[in-house]
Amino acid sequence: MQKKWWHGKVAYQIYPKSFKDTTGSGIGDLNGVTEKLDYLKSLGVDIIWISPCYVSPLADEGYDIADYYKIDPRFGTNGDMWRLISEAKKRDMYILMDLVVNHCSDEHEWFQKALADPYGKYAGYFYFEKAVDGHAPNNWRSYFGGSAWEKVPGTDLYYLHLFHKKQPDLNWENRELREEIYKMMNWWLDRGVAGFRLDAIMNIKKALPFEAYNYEPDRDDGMCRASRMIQDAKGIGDILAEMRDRTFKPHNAFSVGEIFNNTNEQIPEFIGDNGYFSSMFDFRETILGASDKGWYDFEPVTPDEYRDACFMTQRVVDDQGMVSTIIENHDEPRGVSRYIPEGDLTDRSKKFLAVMQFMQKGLPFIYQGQEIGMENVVLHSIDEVDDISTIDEFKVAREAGLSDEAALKLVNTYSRDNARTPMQWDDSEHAGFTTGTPWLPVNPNYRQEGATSPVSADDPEIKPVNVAAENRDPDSVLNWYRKLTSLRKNSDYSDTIVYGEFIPFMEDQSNFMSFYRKGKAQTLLVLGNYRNERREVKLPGEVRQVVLNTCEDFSVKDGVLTMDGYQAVVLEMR
Ligand code: TEU
Repeated sequence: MQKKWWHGKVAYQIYPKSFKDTTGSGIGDLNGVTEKLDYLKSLGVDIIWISPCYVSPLADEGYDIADYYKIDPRFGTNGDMWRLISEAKKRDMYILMDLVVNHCSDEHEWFQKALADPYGKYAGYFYFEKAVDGHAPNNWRSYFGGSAWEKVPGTDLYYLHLFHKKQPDLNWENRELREEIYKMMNWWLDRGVAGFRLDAIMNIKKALPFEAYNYEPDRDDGMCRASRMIQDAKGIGDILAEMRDRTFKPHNAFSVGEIFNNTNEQIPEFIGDNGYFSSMFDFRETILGASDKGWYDFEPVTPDEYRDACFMTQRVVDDQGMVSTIIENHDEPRGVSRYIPEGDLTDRSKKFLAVMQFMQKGLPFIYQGQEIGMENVVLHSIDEVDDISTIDEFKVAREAGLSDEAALKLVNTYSRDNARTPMQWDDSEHAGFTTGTPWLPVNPNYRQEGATSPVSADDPEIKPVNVAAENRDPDSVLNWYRKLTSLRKNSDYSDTIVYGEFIPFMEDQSNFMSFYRKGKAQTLLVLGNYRNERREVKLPGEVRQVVLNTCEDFSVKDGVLTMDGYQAVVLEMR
């Protein structure tokens, strides 16, 4: 693997609507991001990906763009963006925009023009297709529920929307459309954006002609999930190579793909030395336990499944490229609530997960709030939910016969809104996120009286989850993340952590997640006790140094280490 400028960095995802509000509107804004740059710097963050902040009706919270060249007034102005970019540069930080080009908003000028002239030039920017026997061209189900086809008013045409009907798909077969997108990407890159995160990018190539791809229904509604078409849509590589050559390459830009449904064989093509992207997210853990039927059919994730999924990615990718690791993002529930078994959620187990993410090979992305141990929120009614995908899943669960209460439990377990509640800055009203009314409820655990997770199984003390309190506490989750980011940048260890070989250790043990990182300078052994009970581990050699330890104790007797519940250690071996 060729070395790249970003390999040793730490990345951070901002969901701007929930990060920091400077105007009292109840919605976060770009000036709020600028205000918090020093905080992010203190956390060791270098690269910041900002979820969409372009003009948008926010039907899908900005993933429905109505003007690619303009910041939505709710988030600020283009001037605020230039200031953010230049303030970031002063701190050696990089700003990534979110590139949402599988679709745009139905309020985008292109779509409005297409509706006005359904056989004209702009209709060709979308998929306006003739009805087949009076029906939609095929039986694809949109990711957010219902048919992926919607009638074009006043015609016998349908338009395609793999996501919400307010997110019409753009036609990437159309050269003119592609040129428009490259022009727009270069416009941002020319203005100092360091690169992009590419939204839902595997969807841009469709299986054509549409009517030839009716699939076996996977639910009683007679439809099949839209992602099924991805394996039949051949030739995405030609488009992505063109995009790379026309945009990223000439700018030496960083790009990270939101890649689902790829094959292992595609990895070198996507993120190898001359890949389409710099990196791609590893989502293997996030789809564990999932079902085509919907949330009501999901299974909880066990520690062994989590470990096996992470290790599988490490093995499959190996030295072919650099993946980006996550434990959560704005589309997922909070990682600590999902991957730590119920009842075991403590500061210690949160630190355990952090060690596992940071010590694997890959570029770590911290999602806002992850670094303070933010947890899922408890919503009391579906009316409190804003997210369109959650509203659909609730409906599907009710139709499958679940009670309101049971369906709401699923919402509290899987909803994307779990990750979208406001960032918890301090213990003032609304966690210091806004002086107005927050657009989504704040998790009550930002204050002492609402907090629930103890320090560890043997220390019942409960601490509030917010930045100010955790800044003051040397043992906080936040300061633990700081240790991990500084270890990654410590020149004694960075080469091993960034490039060292990944070798699983004692993989046959249940509830145990351990591996070596073998580098030129040293061998690190990462041990993680993924359960509350203690465990004894026979060390495979002599320890030169304990590099990190989530507990105070490190007791080795006759070469056997006794580990506390959820203890994680990083050892430098002789
Ligand atoms: O998510 C895409 C997504 O979640 C998946 O539907 C994915 O495309 C699919 O699983 C492939 O099989 C992105 C954003 O992260 C999300 O917030 C948006 O709602 C969505 O795209 C639409 O823009």
